[in-house]
Formats: sequence, C-alpha cells, structure tokens
Amino acid sequence: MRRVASWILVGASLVTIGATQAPKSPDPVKEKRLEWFRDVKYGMFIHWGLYAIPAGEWNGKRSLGLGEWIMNRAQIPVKEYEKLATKFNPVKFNADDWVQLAHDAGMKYIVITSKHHDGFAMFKSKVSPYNIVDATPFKRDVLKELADACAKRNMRLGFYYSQSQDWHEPGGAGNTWDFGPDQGPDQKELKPYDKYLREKAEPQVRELLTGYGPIALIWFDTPRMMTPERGQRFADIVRSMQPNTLIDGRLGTEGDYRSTGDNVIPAESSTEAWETPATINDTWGFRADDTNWKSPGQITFKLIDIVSKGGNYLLNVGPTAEGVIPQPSQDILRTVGRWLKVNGDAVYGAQHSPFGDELGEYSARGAKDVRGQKLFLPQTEWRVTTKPGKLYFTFFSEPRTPFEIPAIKNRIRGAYRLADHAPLELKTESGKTTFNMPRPMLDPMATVVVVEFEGERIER
Ligand code: JFZ
Repeated sequence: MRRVASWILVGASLVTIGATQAPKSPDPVKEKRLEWFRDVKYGMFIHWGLYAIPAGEWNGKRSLGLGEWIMNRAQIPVKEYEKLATKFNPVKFNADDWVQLAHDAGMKYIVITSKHHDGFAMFKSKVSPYNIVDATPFKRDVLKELADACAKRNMRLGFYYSQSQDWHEPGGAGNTWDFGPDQGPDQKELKPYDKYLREKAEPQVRELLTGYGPIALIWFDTPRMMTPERGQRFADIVRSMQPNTLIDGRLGTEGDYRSTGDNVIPAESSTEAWETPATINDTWGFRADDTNWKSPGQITFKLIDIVSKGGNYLLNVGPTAEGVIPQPSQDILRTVGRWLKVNGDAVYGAQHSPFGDELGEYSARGAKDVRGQKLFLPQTEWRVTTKPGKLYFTFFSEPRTPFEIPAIKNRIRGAYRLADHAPLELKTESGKTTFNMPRPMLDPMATVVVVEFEGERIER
C-alpha cells in the first residue's frame, strides 16, 4: 500500500489528509457505487452555517482566513459563538432556487455542509439541541427542504459532515481555546474524544442517512485523530444504512474516491476516481470582503482540465446569512452553464485524455514547486476528453498553426465543431492528420472540435 499524504496549513493549525491508494484489483461493488460519480463530473459544494453572519468580521475587526474558520481564528468562546444561532434567520432561503441554479450551471450533484467544524447542525437533530430547528428563530430544517427540492429535479445530494473537529463539544477535536489541547498521540485521553464520536458524530451521521432520502455521498473532512478503527465505525454506519452512498477521501480510513487538496488539480491523469474541491473566490463560507471571483473562462478551463485527467470538479458557493447565493457566484455559474449546454458532450460521461503531452511537462532543470515536488510547467492551449469512437478537443486559445492530432493507429473518420456541427477539413500527410480551426473561434471561452475515429478506444 502506498500512502499519499499532503500537509497544508489551514487556519493556524496543521492538518493531514491521507488517502490510501491500494494497487489491488478493482472492487466490483465499489466500482458499481462509483458509476454515477464517474459520469457527472461537475458538482456544487455549499458551505453554509452560522459563520455566514459574521462573514469574516468579529467585534468590528476583520478576521483573516476562511469564512467558516472564524470561530477558530478569532478564538471565539463557545458561549459567545452560540449566540449567533439566536440571530440566524435566513428568510430569503429557497431550496428550489438553489437547485435551479445548480441545474442551470450544469452541475449534477450538490454537497452541503450539514455540520462544519463549528459543530452547529444545519438539520433537526435529536442528539444535540445545537441545531437549526431547535436553536434558531428560523426553525426550518434546510437540509430537508433541499433534499425535497433535489428529489423533484433528480439532483443528487450529499452531505459534508465534520466528523472529527467539533469546536462546540469538549470532546470534539480542535477547540483548544475553551477546552485545552486535543487528545495526544500517546492515546492518553486528555479530552473525551470517543465519547463525542459515539454520542454526537456517529448518531448524527445516522440521522443524515435516515430522514433525507437516498444520500449520494458523505463528505467527511480533516480526519484529525481518526484512527482506522474510528474511521471504520463511520464507514460501517454508512455501508449498513445506505450501501450506495459514497464516502469521500477524507474520512481517515479508505473511502470510495480520492479527494485532492483544496483547489489542487493534479498534474496528470488517474484512472482512480477522484475529485477536486474548489472555491469560486478564496473562501468556502461567506465573507463579505471576498470578491476575488474566478472568471467563467477560468472555471471552464479547470473543469475541462479536471475531466481530461479523469476527475470531478466540486465547486463551492457560500450563501449569505439571509440565505442568498451571492449574485456574482450565480452569474459566473450560469455563464459556464450556458457553455455546457452547448458543449456538455465533451464533459458528461467523458473519459480522460488518451495522450498526456498536452498537459505540460516537468521542469527539465529539476526545479521544485512550493510543496518540494518536481515543478510541473502546464500547457493551457487545449485539452482532450474521449468517448467510444470520439475525441473531444477543447481549445482555449486559437492554435496558430494547423492543429496536429497526436498520432493514433485508428482510422480517422472526420471532424466537426461541436457547437454547430460545422464540418472541419482534415489533411493527412505522411501519417500526420491536421486541421485548421475556423477563425475567429466561435466561442471566446472555449471551442470544442469532435474527431471521430474507427473503433471504440484509441490505439496508439
Ligand atoms: C477543510 C476545511 O477545514 C475547510 O473549512 C473547508 O471545509 C474545506 C473544504 O476542507 O480544509 C482543508 C482540508 C484538507 C486540505 C485543505 C483544506 N488539504 O488536504 O489540502
């Protein structure tokens, strides 16, 4: 077994994420569970909780970092932070609108925070009164409303659940300012961590798998102190209650797919199922001051880049305390959605590139990146995805010279532009096939050319 661990600074603390990659033969039950996940490619992440009220500011002072980490960054005592619940009243929340947005955006699944590190449940819970129904004036179970809205539109729904960090509970990991240091590695109980797991986290995961219909996946996160045994208890709950529910790569024991680091897109393809969780600006939970939006063009590139490497893109929005997804996020997502309506064949159900040279190359001078790994110099001119008998070349800029299709053994049958099915003339000379892109490119964001070949798969 190879253990891939990446370290990253989150807030003020060091977190480790491990994903175990076992080079064993694929488990057919797991592959069956993963079928839909491998096809959908693009999902909406939603980080929503009490932290949307301070929105990056505490006691009139800007608190830097991720919006949902404010309790930790500003070391807000539980007794203080709890008061936010009495003010949480997102009267503009409308589950149907959110699902409609995901649909318009071309996203095929939604993952929402059911409980983030702050410990506040965004659903009715019998095991802790610290939840949206029992502790807020709003009193509505937003997860239930979202589950109903998703069911109506055939949108798959998954729940993020912070299994280890819970800053509200003395036993949960992470709250050192109220409760002192976490349980040490010597396993001497400094804090009643297992009591928290058994009395809050595990029963809440059971609740999530009971009252909300079929759950597409549970997105566990930051597995501090998650020994394989502790992780397995969660896996057993999920498997026994909803055997089709996927487990992400951050439980602390083997899940169904690999989660990359936040906003990290791997340099190369992988046939293993994987997902990049990513922000649309620089925060997950809403911050009033973060307007560093990625453009629709950047998002389209990242999506195609990810799909051409065999992964999924889980792109986040952070709704406000009123229950509104920020307008810039909506506009950006809908612009990408309009592109996908025309060009979605290159994405949904498509597989990774049969080539690879187009992605870029490692620095020949042996340079290292910030993580100390070999520096990869990406190329961004084009990407390719594939389906049986078809290659989808997506161009992000106009190739200056005739475009040369990488050498394949299959006979090429023809080529056309996906958006309008306009045929493209192919030239074959001494075994090399080229075409000229029509100018100007039809779409300033990206233009897809479909090349049809004989046979199902590319032979090289
Ligand atoms: C975690 C959370 O702490 C954060 O608030 C957010 O919910 C995000 C999606 O997940 O942060 C992480 C977890 C793992 C890595 C980076 C940030 N990682 O593996 O690089």
